Amino acid sequence: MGSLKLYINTSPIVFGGVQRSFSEAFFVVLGFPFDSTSSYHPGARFGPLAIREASLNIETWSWRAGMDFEDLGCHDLGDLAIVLGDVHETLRRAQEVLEDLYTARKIPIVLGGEHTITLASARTQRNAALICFDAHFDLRNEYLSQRVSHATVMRRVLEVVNPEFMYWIGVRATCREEQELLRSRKLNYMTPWDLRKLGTLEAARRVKEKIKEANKVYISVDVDVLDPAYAPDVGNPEPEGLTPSELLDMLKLLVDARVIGADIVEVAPIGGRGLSAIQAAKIACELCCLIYRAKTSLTTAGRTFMKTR
Ligand SMILES: [Mn+2]
Repeated sequence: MGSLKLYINTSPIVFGGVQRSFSEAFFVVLGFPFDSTSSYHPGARFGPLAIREASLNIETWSWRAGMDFEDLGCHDLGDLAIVLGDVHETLRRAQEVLEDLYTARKIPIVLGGEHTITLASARTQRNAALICFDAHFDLRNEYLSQRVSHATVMRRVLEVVNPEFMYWIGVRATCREEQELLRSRKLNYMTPWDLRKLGTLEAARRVKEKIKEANKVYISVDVDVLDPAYAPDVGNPEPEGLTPSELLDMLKLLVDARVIGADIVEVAPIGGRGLSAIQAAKIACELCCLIYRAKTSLTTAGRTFMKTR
């Protein structure tokens, strides 16, 4: 567990405002204040702090889970000690910390920071299915001469996980290189207009069908999956996104007892605060409540939760 001391900077604000002890917490929040590969709107390094601040100022009752995040809580570990400018060393450290969290049987909730964190998560959980909410596929082989960047992260993830267990939801911004890859590799994805045509119930059923054989599920939420009207301050905003209700409804329908962790990324607050941080805080609270409900509703109490995580 050395990496939890070595590679962590404690945060002045804890997510949700109440710090649960590490041993009693189901969920461990980890900030990823890294944005070195950003190409358009920088500032995701300030995302984790802005999301924590927003979490203190929204109501945390989850209508979808029928419980209050405040009663559940989490342990906020603080921020990963990133190395600005060095994505490889930063991801190596992230992987070490995440491995320690999984060994301790915790459910990590990573607050970004840029989307590259998902590569560290995938490297620690190679057998998990990956549900990715994003405006972008991030499937370029190289971007601005970099092989590991926010625009190529899923191409690198494809090299370590089973592509048949990957599903992109809300994707709409793409290029010819990605289109060719989607076809040749038969990758699973759903645009916002696919989702609206199907309705969330049928959309979620199709996603679940594809990943039904997986024993574990990891969820990555790039906040730019939301329309810029709801989340304007992100690294690369793209029109025609999901509404917050569509995203949260999909999470409610997709979260089950197999979920082992999640990240919420690409919040790049403007002027210290912003709408995207509020969306991200809400998404994090809802995700924790939904995961908790899914794991505890199998039979009766927390003991089941302990067994299934
Ligand atoms: Mn994106």
